[in-house]
Amino acid sequence: MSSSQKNLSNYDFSMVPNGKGLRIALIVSEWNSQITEQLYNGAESTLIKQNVKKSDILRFNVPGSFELIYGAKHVQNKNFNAVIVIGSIIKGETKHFDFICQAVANGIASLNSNGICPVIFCVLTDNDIDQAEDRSGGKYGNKGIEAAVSALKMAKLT
Ligand code: DLZ
Repeated sequence: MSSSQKNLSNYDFSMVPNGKGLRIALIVSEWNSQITEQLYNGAESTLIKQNVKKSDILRFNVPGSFELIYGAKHVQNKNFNAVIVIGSIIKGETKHFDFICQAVANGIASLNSNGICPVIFCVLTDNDIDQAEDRSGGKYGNKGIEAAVSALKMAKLT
């Protein structure tokens, strides 16, 4: 699962699907907002670069990553081609981290199995803020960019 310390956000964008005519929802957690805003910016700018109209990118804020599940479920049948959930969970001193990470991953997996449009998982699960910064516009790229590319690929799945 390791990114081998590489920046995975460098794409040949001529190989990434065109987003013209697509409608994409982004659900954004307010916890660790300095990280989730960077992820959102990476995702939004990538969708626009690939010709998704700004007015067809709809943003919905939720309080924390745990609420991303309900947020995605809430919009999944509202005529979107893909949904991206954006969160940043940072390990604390208790087991809370493990429960939230597991619950969010399972909840989003379930929506992908049972729902009517793909839900892309852009949730960082880091040991500390430095790791989160490295992956939200830092030395390992921006997972928001990678999530947007995944959304375009899944929306155009044939
Ligand atoms: C409570 C909590 C804690 C301790 N840490 C985080 C975190 O690092 N990242 C995150 O997205 N959310 C956190 N939360 C909030 C929970 O996700 C959730 O919003 C609350 O438990 C209310 O359901």
